[in-house]
Amino acid sequence: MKQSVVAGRTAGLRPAERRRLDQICHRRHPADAVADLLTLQRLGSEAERLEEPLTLVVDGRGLCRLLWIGDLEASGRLLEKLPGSSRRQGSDLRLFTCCGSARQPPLRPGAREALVGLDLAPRLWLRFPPQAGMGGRWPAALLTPQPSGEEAWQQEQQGDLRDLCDRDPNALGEPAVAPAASGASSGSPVGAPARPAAGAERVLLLVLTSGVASRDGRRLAELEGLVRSAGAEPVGVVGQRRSSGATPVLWGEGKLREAALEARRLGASLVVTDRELTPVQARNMERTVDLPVSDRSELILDIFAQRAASAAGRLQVELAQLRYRLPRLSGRGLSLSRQGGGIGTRGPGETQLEKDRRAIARRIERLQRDVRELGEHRARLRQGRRGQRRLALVGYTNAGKSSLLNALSGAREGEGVLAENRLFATLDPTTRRVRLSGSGEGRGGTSAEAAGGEASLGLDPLGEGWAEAPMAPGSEREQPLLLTDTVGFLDDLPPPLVEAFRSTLEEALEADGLLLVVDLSDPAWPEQLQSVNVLLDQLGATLPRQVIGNQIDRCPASELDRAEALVPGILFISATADLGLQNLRRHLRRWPPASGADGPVPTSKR
Ligand SMILES: Nc1nc2c(ncn2[C@@H]2O[C@H](COP(=O)(O)OP(=O)(O)OP(=O)(O)O)[C@@H](O)[C@H]2O)c(=O)[nH]1
Ligand SMILES: [Mg+2]
Repeated sequence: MKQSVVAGRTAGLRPAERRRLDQICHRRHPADAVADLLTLQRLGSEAERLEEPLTLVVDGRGLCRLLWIGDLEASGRLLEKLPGSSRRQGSDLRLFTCCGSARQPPLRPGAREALVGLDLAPRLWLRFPPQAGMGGRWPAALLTPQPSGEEAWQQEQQGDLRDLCDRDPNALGEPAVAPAASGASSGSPVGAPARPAAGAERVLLLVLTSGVASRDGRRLAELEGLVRSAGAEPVGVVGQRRSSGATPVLWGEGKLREAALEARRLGASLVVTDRELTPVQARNMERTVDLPVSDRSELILDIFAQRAASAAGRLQVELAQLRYRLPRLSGRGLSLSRQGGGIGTRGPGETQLEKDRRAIARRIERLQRDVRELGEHRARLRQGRRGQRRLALVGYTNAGKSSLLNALSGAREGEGVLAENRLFATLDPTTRRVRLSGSGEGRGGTSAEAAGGEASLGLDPLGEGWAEAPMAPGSEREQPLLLTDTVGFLDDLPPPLVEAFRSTLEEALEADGLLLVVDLSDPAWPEQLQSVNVLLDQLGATLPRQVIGNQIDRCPASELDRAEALVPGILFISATADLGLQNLRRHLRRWPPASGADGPVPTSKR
């Protein structure tokens, strides 16, 4: 196997030059000294002749793995250029850089060069000019990576090249930076696990804080949840207090440099921001942190792309992604053509994205037409179901809508719709028939209810008692109910996504009433309910809304009091612990009241 490669600006190298560089690569460096002086002197001569900086990457056995010609700033991630398969692990690398010109101060790496060096997670970095100075003294600096602080590299020693070459590298201490694929550092505010899921992309979160701890904590937890739902691992957070001004400044240059450093230290390969970025902002940030940067919207779109199972779902996700990416195409070619997958690369595929804008615009037009047709098709289906009572489950993602559909439709293990502890588990609407009468409805009328579970919870929020209203035989209320489960909501959903999923949402909104499911065990439920109401208003939903407080099996009793005070008429249930379901069925036999019926429709306070 070829051990080393000469890479970088190799175009125009003469055969003799190439031969000399190969010879430099073939020389072995001692294990008990920093470097072989003679090799570095030759490296200096070649750097001077070529008028280019030269960098050697040497492994723990003293073998040269890479000779890079040219500025490291232009090298991209050197790690990917190393030959051999075990390039990420235990290679215990050393870096030797000879600056191409004696005039430039070579001893301290520039900010960007420092990051490239850090990406390799080497044990040390020896830097020197191409020639000895006056009196034969050859200045050089020996640097080691810094585990914390603003600087990426700390100068261990500055002195004569010969002295520094002779130093024992083992006496410099352990490598301070974890190689890119190893465990997270301790003390990360995200509480990153020591062993992230194998192969999971490691993500650094970049957030703006408001100073209100509860709000910031909620937002951060939600962003972490999104990252996990996308199959990645949040490994650290860099926060900046949001500036108060008419036009709040996003992360400043210094903060971005800190993020770049932190990402290297934690082995993160992607930065995700909690704010929407304009194309220019994203481009500038990528330039400074020298890593792909995605915003929250891109993250959500990525989750949708992973979840979309039906043709209709995929269609809508592709439309949303292309709409989102079209204005961001210019200048982001690099990150969009990232190989190897990860957040921001799934969905329609990169070849599609790399086509010219016109082709993408044409594709968007086509998709829009398909989505329109899908809407019309769904409308025809709805026509066919006219005369049947329909209710839709809406609510914040992960509130328990799918669990409730499964419980009410009596779905047995493995038969129901997917309900899991992930954001946006459901994308495609599912409609199920639900019988509200006491018998023949699968697992309805559970032991908890038979034992008076509801009474013991003191549930009588409407103050109406639970006596059934007499119904005329064959009346509409005896008909089975169609219940639709649909995609969940989230604060600040990306507009292209809402637009693309309009037909899905419209399907929900053409019901007779909306059941707003909230997760009472999440202290942020009032804000989540508010977001859902706002989004429904934006979508023009004027249907009656009934709030259902779910997950009462795991929330404190005081939360029920708070909920009753905030949302008069709320119904309490636990979809998975079979609490309150019989009450809910009874209630739904009379809700929503037929138009013109008396009595207010309970809705939430806005
Ligand atoms: N303890 C408890 N867990 C529940 C209850 N209802 C739902 N869950 C859990 O909450 C998680 C989310 O439930 P889903 O039914 O998938 O929520 P959803 O609203 O459909 O979520 P999306 O489809 O992602 O929008 C799952 O892990 C459920 O098991 C409940 O009453 N009690
Ligand atoms: Mg669901």
